[in-house]
Amino acid sequence: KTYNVGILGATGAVGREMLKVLGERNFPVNELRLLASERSVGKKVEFQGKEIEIKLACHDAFKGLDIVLGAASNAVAKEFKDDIVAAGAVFIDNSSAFRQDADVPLVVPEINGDDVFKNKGVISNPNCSTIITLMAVKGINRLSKIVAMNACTYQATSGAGAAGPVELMEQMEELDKEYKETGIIPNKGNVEAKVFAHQIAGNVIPMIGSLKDNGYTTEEMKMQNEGRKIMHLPDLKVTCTCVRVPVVRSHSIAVTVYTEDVLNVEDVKAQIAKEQNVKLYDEPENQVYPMPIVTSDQDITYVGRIRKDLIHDNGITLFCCGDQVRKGAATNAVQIALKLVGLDF
Ligand code: 2RA
Repeated sequence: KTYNVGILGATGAVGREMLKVLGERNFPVNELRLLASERSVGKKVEFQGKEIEIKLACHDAFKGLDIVLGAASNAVAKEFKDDIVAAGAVFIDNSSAFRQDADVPLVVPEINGDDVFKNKGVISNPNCSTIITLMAVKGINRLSKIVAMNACTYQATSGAGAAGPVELMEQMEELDKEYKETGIIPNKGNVEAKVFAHQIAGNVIPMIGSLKDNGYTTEEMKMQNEGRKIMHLPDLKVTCTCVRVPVVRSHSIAVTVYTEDVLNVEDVKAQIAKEQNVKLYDEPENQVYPMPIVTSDQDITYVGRIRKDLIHDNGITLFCCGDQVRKGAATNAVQIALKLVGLDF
């Protein structure tokens, strides 16, 4: 059986990666329809040896589609959701627009894949840093129920879209040219911070998303709210700090996981080594541990630095890393589609 597949937002970083992953995974595509805004209409993209012309995303652009992969903003996802569902397609949406809707499954296929079959036309793709973290800790949850997590993320600039790494590179050149000594570009410097609130080259910015009343950001609250839904742990407690770091691709997360039972490191390592699409990468004595330069452009999540938490006996601390454009967004969405049509992911 083959399927008519649409990509909404086909020209952005995630949309382009979805196209790449559909090809890599040999998803059974009959027709591929690439939809984007006016400025991209008419451009041609190559897919499986054929040239495909980008069409305008509009209300009747979805007729005849079976699956629509959403790689656009919340606003665009909301604008077209009803048209997509009315056309009889399943909308696998990477935006955060519907993630907390009760009738919308929020899915990481390796964790709660069967939830895809509860969809009523929309399935949401979780946030990138949440996906990578939960992939790393899902094995621990199998050994003993996770009751709490404390996470710090180190998020790549590409998480802010294609313009993120461009701003990073421009600033690194500027630093190298003019500000080697201090590593600080003065406010009136030639490269104004546009994508990020401050200089990101040679800096870290502890603010991703918008601030909520409780002092956390929208990005930080996703780790708790999405974690609860995906792991089916409604009482899960999460404290999270999300930080933007001068990295092009791959999010890294330092996380301490508190479980019902006391676990030992060896059992945790053995379980993580068995987990699907996870790589135990943990020989610090040989400088072997997860890093963005190791994980980028791959779909697996690397886990290392596994050790007992020194505060609570029920705690395990680890460091994980994964490519957030792929597993954190595009690949996870294609895996949801594969699960939906009964194919291995
Ligand atoms: C970020 N997770 O990294 C957010 C959205 N992709 O900016």
